[in-house]
Amino acid sequence: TTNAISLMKKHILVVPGDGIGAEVTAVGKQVLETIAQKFGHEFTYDEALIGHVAIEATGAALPAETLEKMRAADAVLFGAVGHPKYDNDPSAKVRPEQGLLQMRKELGLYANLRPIKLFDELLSSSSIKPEILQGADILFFRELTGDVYFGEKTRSEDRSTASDLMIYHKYEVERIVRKAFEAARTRRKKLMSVDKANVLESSRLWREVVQALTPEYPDVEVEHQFIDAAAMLLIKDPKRFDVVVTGNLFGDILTDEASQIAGSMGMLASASVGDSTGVYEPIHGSAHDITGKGVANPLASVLSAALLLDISFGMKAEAEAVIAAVDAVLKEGYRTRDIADADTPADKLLGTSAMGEAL
Ligand code: GGG
Repeated sequence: TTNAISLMKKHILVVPGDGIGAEVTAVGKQVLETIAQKFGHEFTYDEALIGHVAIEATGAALPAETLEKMRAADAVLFGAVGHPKYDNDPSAKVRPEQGLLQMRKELGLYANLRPIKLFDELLSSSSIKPEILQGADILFFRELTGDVYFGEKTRSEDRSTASDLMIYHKYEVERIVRKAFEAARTRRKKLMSVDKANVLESSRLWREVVQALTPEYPDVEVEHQFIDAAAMLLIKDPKRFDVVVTGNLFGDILTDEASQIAGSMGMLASASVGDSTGVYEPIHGSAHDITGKGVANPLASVLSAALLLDISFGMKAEAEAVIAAVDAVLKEGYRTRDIADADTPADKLLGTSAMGEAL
């Protein structure tokens, strides 16, 4: 039968991490399993530690066992890392975020895709005017293994001076810019490269690389913007954006800003891809203020699961089914509290696992 021919066996590693990571990946996994059953696939699962929970259990933010399991998996469904106890402790030797950065470096995950998908049902709950938002559809490519995140860090002996080296190599810029050009070709054929080339040498290299590659993609219209102008345009005219490619730091900041176009950080999914197993995770962090309360929005994890199906497994119909389910629950008026408004009736206001059941 068609089902027997298309059946796929895949192994998925779930890495919940810290805070609300466990709550939201539980729903992401539930959605993956529902898809496996509906489409006749066989998914197997394992779990591993990262971040604060890993430090507590093993002393390392990314234990060797976790990395080994990641390499062996067909895809990773990731939650979040972070813990407030490190925020005001500059002397901490190991931090949860190191697990995330080390994972990206070890797996060669240099391209972070962050689609800004605005579901029509959330138009009115945004603080941006609907006429400015409607039709916005952006795909960010955030570089993930370079920049100040990985450049040398120093602190003077008397601890009064600190530096983080902003560094890019040509090959690092080239490989992500190529991915962004290829993606632009499949969309509205517009690419915006974001840098700070009026001030930063690493940005001048970035811009040179984009300019050198541009003639290879004559069908793509290229625009260069400084990060400050791009941040302003994103709110003023989000429809102007199609594919955006930028460095690690600028991409981190710009996509948090862009989450307000989608209505909430709780709606934004991401895919980290490169040389090895793809990692799929919400763009949000561990959110300890709401951890354990059962109110976190699981839709970013669910939409990350859709990206996993599409990108790592090539399951387009399955990914579309997940997005259609999200669309359907929103159309029926169901909301978690981050995307609710004054008009949301009490019986439509759902917690994390209830939203999973609704899906
Ligand atoms: N799920 C994303 C996450 O856990 N973010 C927390 C964090 O530390 N992010 C740093 C980064 O994305 O570079």
